Amino acid sequence: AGGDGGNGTDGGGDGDIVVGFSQVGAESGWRTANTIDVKAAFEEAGIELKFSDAQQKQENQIKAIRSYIQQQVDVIAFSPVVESGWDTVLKEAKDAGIPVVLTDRAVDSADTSLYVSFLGSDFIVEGERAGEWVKTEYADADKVNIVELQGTTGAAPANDRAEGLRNVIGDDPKFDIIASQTGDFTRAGGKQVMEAFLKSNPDIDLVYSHNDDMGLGAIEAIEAAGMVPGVDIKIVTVDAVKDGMQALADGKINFIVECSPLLGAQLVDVVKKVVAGETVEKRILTDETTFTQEQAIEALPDRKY
Ligand code: GYE
Repeated sequence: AGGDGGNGTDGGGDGDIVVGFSQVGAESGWRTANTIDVKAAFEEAGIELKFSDAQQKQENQIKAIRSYIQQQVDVIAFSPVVESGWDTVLKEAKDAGIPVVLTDRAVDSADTSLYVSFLGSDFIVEGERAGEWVKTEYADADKVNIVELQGTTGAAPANDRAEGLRNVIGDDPKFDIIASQTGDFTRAGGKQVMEAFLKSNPDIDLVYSHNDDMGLGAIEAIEAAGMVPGVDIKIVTVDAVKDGMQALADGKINFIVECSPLLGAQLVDVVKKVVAGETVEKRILTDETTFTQEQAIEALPDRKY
């Protein structure tokens, strides 16, 4: 231990910290950017990171966490694929004296002492931001038929983004969510669900997609059906990864609510504090914005992910 004067490669005081990280999977552009950022941040900090990819399966995450407990890592960080079902394994970590940091997604455990901090976005606010745009965009419309591409069933961002939109437009009967189904946050999922939506609903005005990737899949389905995405059917998504921003700049998506995957530096910070025995904030929020088509054209050249 010691300060991090850090003039050598492994002479700093952080060289002996080991962190186990259980990632959700590689389902989206957001997730890939998040993985790259987390790995880079730990590398730069000189902290050893054990990394595992759960391929969107809770059982794999539970296995990974148990293995990190067995290896007696200093801190466990993970992005829970779904919200519920974590109490047992989190209790095991707690009993082993290993602090857990929730990264990106939340758990619904009533006992909040099972984790030291939750670092990530406010997904309800993201859904509300999408809702505000919808409200303004359709201020003069009489009737708006919305289809919703939901994220992974039971995942915090799916639950909360659904709720956020409804918080804003739910009371107004002119907005009708005529279909809602999961596309599992993937491009292929979004395409498949959108194809089915198009077959059974002749009159779709707007797609609300819980992430860019499913929105990009929906674009393919809309084009294949001979319609123009962004014009015949409008699209609002969440994330603002490069491919999404490009589609926004091209006029195929109409609005994107940003959700930053760049959580690595903040996670390193929390880990250092926890290991040093300092108190950390129970909830750490990320800073985020929204993008119109014009703003996407401006932001794209500097977009890192
Ligand atoms: O929006 C989506 C990803 O948990 C915030 O997961 C994350 C979400 C993100 O697959 O693209």
